[in-house]
Amino acid sequence: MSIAFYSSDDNPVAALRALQKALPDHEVLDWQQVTKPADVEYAVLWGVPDNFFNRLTAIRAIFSWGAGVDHLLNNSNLPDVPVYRLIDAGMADKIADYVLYGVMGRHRNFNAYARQQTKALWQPLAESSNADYRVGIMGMGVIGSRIATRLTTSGYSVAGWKRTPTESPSIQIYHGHRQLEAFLEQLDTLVCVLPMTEQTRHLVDHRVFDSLPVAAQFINVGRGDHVVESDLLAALDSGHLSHALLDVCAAEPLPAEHQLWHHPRVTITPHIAGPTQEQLSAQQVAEGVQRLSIGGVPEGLVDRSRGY
Ligand code: OXD
Repeated sequence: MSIAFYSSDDNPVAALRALQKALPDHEVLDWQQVTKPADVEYAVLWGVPDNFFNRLTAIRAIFSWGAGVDHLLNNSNLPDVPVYRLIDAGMADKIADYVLYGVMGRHRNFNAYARQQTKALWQPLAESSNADYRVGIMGMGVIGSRIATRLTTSGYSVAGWKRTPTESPSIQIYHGHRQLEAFLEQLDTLVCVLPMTEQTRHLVDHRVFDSLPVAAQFINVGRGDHVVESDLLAALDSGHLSHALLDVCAAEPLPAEHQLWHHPRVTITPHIAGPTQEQLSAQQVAEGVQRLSIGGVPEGLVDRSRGY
């Protein structure tokens, strides 16, 4: 029996090497080398084509090579076996760094200074204290909580929002649609790090943008489909939003002619906020495989009805 690896994005050589090292007693194969698909017991996957599972008749479990599982749950041929996702595996710190960078870019005027430099303009700009700068995080799972810790450590005022109620000893967490407006109306930067589910698809629309104070910033490290992009563009055009830092877009790669590329208030990065960390991710998959081999349940079991 073997373990197959497939990723539409990541470097298969580095990922395979890490998986082979972490699972020395197993045959770990790049999907291209699999000659007997009926022998594949476990698959470690990112972004597989719809017909991928057709010949995997003996598959027992699937590991997502990422924190998100929308790429698997959207596959209409996904077999009825447990799916596990990466929990942190080094991504949370990377994403927290990215968000801190985005918050500071706006709060400390670094974006504005980059524009001033194009005009050789030496002009200090006013800035508030970190404690007066308010950041809200939509999605308070492992990654959202790490972002909150990183920002509070830097002295920012942070609040969170979740669909369901949660307690947090350190920050205020709003929940549900009824508390969304109260959460949004106090923010200087809104960060989206929600899981992608049917309930969160297009949740960030004109109502969300309208509830933010004028000149707020939006950072998306969740999924492009959390956002109604036409509403985002309208909020940027009107100046209601001063800036959007987008690591994810509804269409990836973002088509060259897309308006978001060319909008003066938008910064785009190509879905790099939390790159999969090969060693840590392979270690987590290996622990999962070991637990399954003794009848245990690996970390990161996905609840398909919840969507993550
Ligand atoms: C992930 C991602 O889900 O990189 O891991 O988007």
